[in-house]
Amino acid sequence: MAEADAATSAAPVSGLDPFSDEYILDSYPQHAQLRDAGPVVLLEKYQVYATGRYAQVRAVLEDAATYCSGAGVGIDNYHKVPPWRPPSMVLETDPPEHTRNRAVISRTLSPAALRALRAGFEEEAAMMVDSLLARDSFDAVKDMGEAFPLKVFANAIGIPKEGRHHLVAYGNMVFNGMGPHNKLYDQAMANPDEVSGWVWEACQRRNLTPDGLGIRIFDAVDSGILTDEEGARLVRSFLSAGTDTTAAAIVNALYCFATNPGQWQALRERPDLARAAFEEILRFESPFQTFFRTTTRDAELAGVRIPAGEKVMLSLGAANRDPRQWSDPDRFDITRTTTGHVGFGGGIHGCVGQMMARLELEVILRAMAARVSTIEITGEPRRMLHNTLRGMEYLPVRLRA
Ligand code: Z7Z
Repeated sequence: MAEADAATSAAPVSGLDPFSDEYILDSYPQHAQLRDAGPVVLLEKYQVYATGRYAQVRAVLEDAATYCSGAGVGIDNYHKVPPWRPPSMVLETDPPEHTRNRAVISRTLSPAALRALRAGFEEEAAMMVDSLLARDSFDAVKDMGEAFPLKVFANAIGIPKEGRHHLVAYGNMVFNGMGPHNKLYDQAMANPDEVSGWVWEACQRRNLTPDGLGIRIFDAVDSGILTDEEGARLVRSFLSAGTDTTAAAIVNALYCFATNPGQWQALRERPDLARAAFEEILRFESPFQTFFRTTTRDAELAGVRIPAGEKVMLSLGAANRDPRQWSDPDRFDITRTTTGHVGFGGGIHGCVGQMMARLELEVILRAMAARVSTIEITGEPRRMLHNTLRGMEYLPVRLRA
């Protein structure tokens, strides 16, 4: 008996399609089906492995030697399908290249650098909330989610002001581009040259402000660690990763509080909960839902065999609501302990910009907590159809002082 228990077995086959409209529009019951189908399943439609259970998601994130990123973190295996852009030097690499490149980015996002940004971010957040309070209603997607990072984050990196809307389109390419080649992929890739061209130009040393974080990447070029082209490609990582994700987080924050008014009152009473609230938003409505690793060797996960060279999908959104890990996971509670949530991923690839994201969300939540008594949805919201990001396409909101 003991032997049979220890033996590995083939993954159960699942008919779920995490990239279908049905799954995206009603994710939580579908996430439950994914988790309940087994610790690891084979998605029949795509012939990739998948897990939505917390323990297995974390195990994969923490074993980068077995589950690598160098073959891409989308469903396409870059060893078989050419990548749609020159691969990222951090997201889509493995040690030792990953280690070197991440250290360069990490240095630019030092605690001191972020502290220096705080006062300016606070001022922008206060101005934004005051102007939104003066309006009868507004679209939280455009007027808050996109507006804030396009101004504040893009200024912090130090890219040109003209044409920044391309960043939203570019993020759409990056994050829909991790999914299968479905209609969402095709829509996102509709205008690749103009968008990628603008972004690539913005990453060049000559176009970066002297006081921004972007130009600091080129310190590593000056000291001979990176070539000029590599410097620009690392700046591109800021722009790829820092706009649409934060925009979705801001929108999801508004949505969580608008639909849980008691939690909004709790934050108003205790604005020092702003940071904890953001962690709960990431757990409860994870902006980034799904990515992949690729097995470097025959692997075994929770007793299930995964051969070498296979894609394994991690559902961060499902793991963050796995009842095997969280008590009452479908309750939004800003006072709960969220330690260990995988909204920022984990392991060696865990989000290098997470302190920037926390700063942006904290200042927004504090600016709102100081000024806004109620957050009300004034019309029919539309969920964003997207291969990997969870957010809204349209969220009409009214704030009252
Ligand atoms: O380096 C990059 O281009 C890059 C792009 C996307 C790095 C990270 C991400 C990313 C951000 C991936 C959030 C998943 C979630």
